[in-house]
Amino acid sequence: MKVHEGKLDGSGLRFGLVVSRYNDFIVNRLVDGCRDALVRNGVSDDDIELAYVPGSFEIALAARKMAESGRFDAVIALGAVIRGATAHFEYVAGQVARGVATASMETGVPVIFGVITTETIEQAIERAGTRLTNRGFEAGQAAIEMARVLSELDEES
Ligand code: INI
Repeated sequence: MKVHEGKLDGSGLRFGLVVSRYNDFIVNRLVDGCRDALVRNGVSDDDIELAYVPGSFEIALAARKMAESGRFDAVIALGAVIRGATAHFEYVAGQVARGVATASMETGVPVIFGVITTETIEQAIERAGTRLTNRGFEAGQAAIEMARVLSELDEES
């Protein structure tokens, strides 16, 4: 059986981060976790670009633009949508999830969903914690794995 697996080797890979400013006290921790995952796994800090957007609702458009640019092996969306803080949680959470998936499928570039959607601020804090419980860290690892497995599959075709 032939198995394709993306190794966690980020050397030479380039990543675009789209970061929502909304709930920045949480999102900044996701950015730190994500950068940590990328750099620990061999990505050069010079190969990481970051674009800020006002809120998670705006993430998808910027993620798509980054993915279309051809400059990145993967794009990572980082944001926090907290139900307790918004009456339109479903609209914002739904738009960003759908938009990120569409951007990825339509460009062929992995766009990783590092947006946390929680009921409470406490849950959001938990998911933006130290390395193992930081969803930004997880998103960084997922981005490297996806970039690598897609280039393996490309080589086959
Ligand atoms: N944006 C978020 O990223 N998280 C939220 O919890 C949130 N709340 O609570 O409303 C939020 N709203 C802003 C939204 O993403 C847009 O920036 C805004 O509606 C302008 O289009």
